Amino acid sequence: MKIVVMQRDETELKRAAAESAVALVTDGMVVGLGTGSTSTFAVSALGRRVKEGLRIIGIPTSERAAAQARELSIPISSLEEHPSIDITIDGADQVEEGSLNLIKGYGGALLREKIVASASRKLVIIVHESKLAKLLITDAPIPIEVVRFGWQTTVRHLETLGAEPAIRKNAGQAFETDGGNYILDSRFKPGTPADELAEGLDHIVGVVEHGLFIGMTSEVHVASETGVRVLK
Ligand code: A5P
Repeated sequence: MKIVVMQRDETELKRAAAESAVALVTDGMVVGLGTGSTSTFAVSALGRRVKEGLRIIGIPTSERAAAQARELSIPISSLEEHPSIDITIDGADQVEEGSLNLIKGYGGALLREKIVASASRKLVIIVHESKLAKLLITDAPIPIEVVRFGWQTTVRHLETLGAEPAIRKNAGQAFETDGGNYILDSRFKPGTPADELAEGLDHIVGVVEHGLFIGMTSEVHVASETGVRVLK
């Protein structure tokens, strides 16, 4: 019973963070639509505002986000049509206090999320306070998206960087991303400098993208029992 009450509270806090970020969206903006349980609240809030007359164009970061936008009649488009995004609102799995560097990808959408973030003038992250961490690289895994061809070889290359990679599974099968790739959830030595690690991962053959978002965040809306605070 106690657990049910806590879950409802956390849900409400995610909604509060989402509402706070959606207040930044104004008429005529191109808006990146994030993926995950917190971003779902942002897309819902945008849907409500679109119904009230707000004119925006959404650029989804996943098939899930696109489906939700369509259900809510939020007009969606592509980066081909709209290469420059005014604001993207997305969740995160971990936020390093101070640098605002992120770990993303526990929901499997990290590649499109990073492409959309890189096309955005402003990346606004929405999280429950439990996602804040003093250091980015702890014992939590970093999702690494890899091409399926020769992924076992990519595992060996990652091991030379000190990784302990585990292929992500879903119902016993290797999980496939929207792009048809695999994800290796990889643990590294806690305290490893995140920027150096990101650079190392960028150079590994077979790695499509990784869940370290370095220097991309504009602001983070953090929801806690005491309200939503904005980290910049
Ligand atoms: C999706 O791939 C992720 O990057 C999500 O944005 C992240 O996992 C946050 O999800 P929640 O809001 O569900 O915690």
